[in-house]
Amino acid sequence: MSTFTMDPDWLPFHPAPSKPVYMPPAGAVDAHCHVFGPGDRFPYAPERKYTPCDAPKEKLRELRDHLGFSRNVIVQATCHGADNRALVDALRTSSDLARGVVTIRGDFTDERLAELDAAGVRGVRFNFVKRLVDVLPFDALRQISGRIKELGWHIVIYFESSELPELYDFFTSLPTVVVVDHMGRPDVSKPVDGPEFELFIKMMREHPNFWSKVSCPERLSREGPPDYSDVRPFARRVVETFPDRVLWGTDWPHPNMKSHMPDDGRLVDVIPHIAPTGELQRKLLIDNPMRLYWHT
Ligand code: 0GY
Repeated sequence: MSTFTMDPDWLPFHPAPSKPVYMPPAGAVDAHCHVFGPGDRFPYAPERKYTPCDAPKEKLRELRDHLGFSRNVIVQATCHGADNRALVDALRTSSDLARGVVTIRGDFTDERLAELDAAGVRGVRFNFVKRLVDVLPFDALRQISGRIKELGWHIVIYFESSELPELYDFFTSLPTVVVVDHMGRPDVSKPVDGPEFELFIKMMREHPNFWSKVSCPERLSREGPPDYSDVRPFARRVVETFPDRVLWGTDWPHPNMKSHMPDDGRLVDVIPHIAPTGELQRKLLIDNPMRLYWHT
C-alpha cells in the first residue's frame, strides 16, 4: 500500500503515447520534465499543493527513448518542495544523460550546493505561480541568485503573464542567465502582437541573458489537442526572434493538467510547426540545451 494517494482529480500521464511523426534530430534534449517519487522512496513535501501519481525516473527514460530524444533536463516540481532527492537520484543514474534544475533554500550550505553541482545540477527554479507556492521571499531569492552565480548556474522562473508587469524589475535585475518557463504563460486568446506578449518579447529583446522554453502548448491552449494551433504563433515568434535562446520540453508527467492529458507523441509533432527549418530545430533541440546544460 502506497504512503501517498494521488489527488482525486489528478490526471495520470498518458499510458501509451503515440510514436511522433516528426523525428527529432539525433542528440535532442527534452529540456523540461519532472520526476515524481516514487512517494514510498522519495516522499512528497508536507507543504505541497498537490499529490501527484508517481512518475519515476524509469518511466521518464522509457518516454525519452520512445519519443526519440537522447537527454533530459529534469526540473524540480513543487510537490517535492526543496527536497531534491528524487531528482538527484535520477541524475546520478543517468550515465550523464540528464541535468537538473533544483529548488534550494537560503540555509543550504556551500557543501550541499557543491554536491548538487557534482550530480549535474545547473540551475535553480523560482516559482511565482500563486496556486503552487505560498510566499515569494524576494530577499532570499536575491541572496540565492548571488550564490548560484558563483557556481555558473542559471535561474528558471515560472510565472503567470498577468504578473509580469509587477515582477519585471525583479526578474531583469537577476544576475545570471534567466530561463522563462513556457513563454511566461501567455493568454493565447489575446493577439500575438498585443501588449501583453509584447512585454515578454521586450524582456527577451532588451536582456540578452533571458532565454525561453517554448513548451506546454497543452497548458496554454484554448483550442486543445492534437494541434494546439492557437499556441503555435506565440512559440514560433519566440523561436524565430530568439533562435539561440530557446529550449523545448515535454513537461512530462504534465502536473495539474485538468482539461486533458496530452499524448506526448503529438506534442513532439508540434515542434516543426514552431521551428520550421532544420537549423531552427537543431538550435532548439540540441545546440542551445547542450550549451546551457552540458557546456558544449
Ligand atoms: C510545470 C507546470 C506546473 C507545475 C509545476 O513545480 C510544479 O509543481 O511546475 C503547473 O502546475 O503549471 O512546468 O510542470
